[in-house]
Amino acid sequence: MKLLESFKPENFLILVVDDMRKNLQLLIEILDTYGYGTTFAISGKQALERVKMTEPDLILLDLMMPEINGIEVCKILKEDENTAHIPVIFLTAASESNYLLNAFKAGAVDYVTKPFRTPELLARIKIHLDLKRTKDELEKAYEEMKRIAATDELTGIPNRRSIFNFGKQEFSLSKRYNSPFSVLMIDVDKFKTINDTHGHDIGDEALKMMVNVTLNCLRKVDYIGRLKTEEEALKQQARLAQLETQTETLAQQSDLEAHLGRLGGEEFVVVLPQTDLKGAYIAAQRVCKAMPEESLLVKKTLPLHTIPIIGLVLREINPMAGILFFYPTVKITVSIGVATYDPKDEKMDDLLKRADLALFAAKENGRNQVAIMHNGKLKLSK
Ligand code: GH3
Ligand code: MG
Ligand code: MG
Repeated sequence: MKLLESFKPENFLILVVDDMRKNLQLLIEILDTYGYGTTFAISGKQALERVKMTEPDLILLDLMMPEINGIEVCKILKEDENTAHIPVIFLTAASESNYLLNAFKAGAVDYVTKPFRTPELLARIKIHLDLKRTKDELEKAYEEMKRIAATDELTGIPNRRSIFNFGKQEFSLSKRYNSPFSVLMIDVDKFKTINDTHGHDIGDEALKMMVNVTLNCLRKVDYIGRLKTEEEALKQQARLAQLETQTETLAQQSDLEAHLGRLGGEEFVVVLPQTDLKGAYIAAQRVCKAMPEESLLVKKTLPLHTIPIIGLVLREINPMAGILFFYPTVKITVSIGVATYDPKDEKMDDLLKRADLALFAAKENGRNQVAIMHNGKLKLSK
């Protein structure tokens, strides 16, 4: 794990808030000398403005100020998600110690009593900046770990576990609201041949191309696939409006976007929220048709005597080396199995099994096509 950089005061900006100019001057001088970046405010109102403008890393906040006092300022900052994370250290007079509990309740992390001793003030500031920095780094590392755990390394799309989780979530929403939802199971045709002909690296590139083409198609079909006509869109809106009596609407719970995930190898699954069989079929056909239209250009050096090689595209000539540079184009096709949610389904797996059966049938029927498995019946598109 990456270690934290050493603590450098110049990387931090501290906002000092005090209605007494003398106090402000003294504090700013100390902080400047120690190397911190500083900014200041002479009232609660100005403090709130400064925080928005300068986004400080820590605030030294005078407790007693006219108009908006320190505790009120602190409360306002803690209620705003943009400023809640900024550590606030209160500056209090010894006689104000009975307010301290309120200061902590308002969200303060610490306090320093006036007149303060400089080393103590600096020590407290450093501790809280360091704590905050460590917390931020941990949060970032945690988010990154979560992202890595959910992502397929080669293609950058959700991995098996992640897409299954998404599917399960959609399944339970469909069960609860009896709303449509579909899945596509996609498998690259004769992918082994691509690896055998061009090598594993080119195979990897072909998989990335497959993902790009599919994502492009899904973006285009998203609207068509889900809400085919304006009339249907309006009906759908009315239905969602009805559901608003529930704590959350379906639209809020489901992000409505098509999600492509990699099951492993050259097998992929698409989860299509709010999409019925017809919509899913349109999406699948679009993906299937678009796939062979895209090609992967691969740079290869070949000896002169091997030309002409059918299917290779000449791009460059290097007469010095007596070798021609070719870019053979790699094209792929896919077979797709389609299944849609059936209220009789008990779990997500029931849906996936139907999509898998349909995919198998598409392969058996000659590949490069879409098949549907619905109500115990198989429909082939070719
Ligand atoms: P079918 O049309 O019946 O699906 O034939 P296929 O050759 O695509 O199917 P098969 O399951 O026999 O072969 C899949 C191949 O995919 C075998 C495996 O080496 C390759 N493969 C799996 N994962 C990867 C990968 O991440 N990168 C590359 N380059 N190849 C992979
Ligand atoms: Mg395959
Ligand atoms: Mg396979």
